[in-house]
Amino acid sequence: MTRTFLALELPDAVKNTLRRQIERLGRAIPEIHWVNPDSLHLTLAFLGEIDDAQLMAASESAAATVRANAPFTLRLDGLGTFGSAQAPRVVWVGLAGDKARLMQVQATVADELAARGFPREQRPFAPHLTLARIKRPLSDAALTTLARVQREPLPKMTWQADAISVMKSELLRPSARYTALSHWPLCLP
Ligand code: 2AM
Repeated sequence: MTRTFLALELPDAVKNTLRRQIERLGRAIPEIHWVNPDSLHLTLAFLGEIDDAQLMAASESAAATVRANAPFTLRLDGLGTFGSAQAPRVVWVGLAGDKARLMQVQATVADELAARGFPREQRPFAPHLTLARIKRPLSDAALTTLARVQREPLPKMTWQADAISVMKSELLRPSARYTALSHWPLCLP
């Protein structure tokens, strides 16, 4: 069985920009455990533990999606959180740019997976790059700093999303390891 998800991987320039932000955020709020910048990615669909036949079907879903979708532009947007202001669960960076194309690619992925028997995600797609997962309540000082840094703009960074990756997730300590099993380049129009 393989813990699997489909994602858009990020160019090194984007990871390096976010690495500097994570270093800055880590100095500002050390009690949060920030992710390893090398593992940053944009998840399109999370499949959980699947067998080899399902892994093949997941790859076919990626292949069918890229045949119907061209590369598109993404930009970093601001910082945000999931959860309440008092109890944030995730700190993320939002995406801007060709958002409609991103939503279309994710919708195609979802349809292709459903056509191959994968259950549909019930929650609406909220595209984000996870910078931190917060497991324990934060101090008031950390909450105040988090609210402040969320209002600060991130450096401008634009890139071309040009492939879907089938990703393996291994739940290791201290953090999960993500490995691309296959890449599916989005088709040029
Ligand atoms: P997250 O970044 O918001 O945690 C690998 O775990 C990727 O799949 C992560 O990007 C994670 O999103 C995403 N994902 C979506 N649903 C998930 C779930 N139920 N369990 C674990 N990861 C999930």
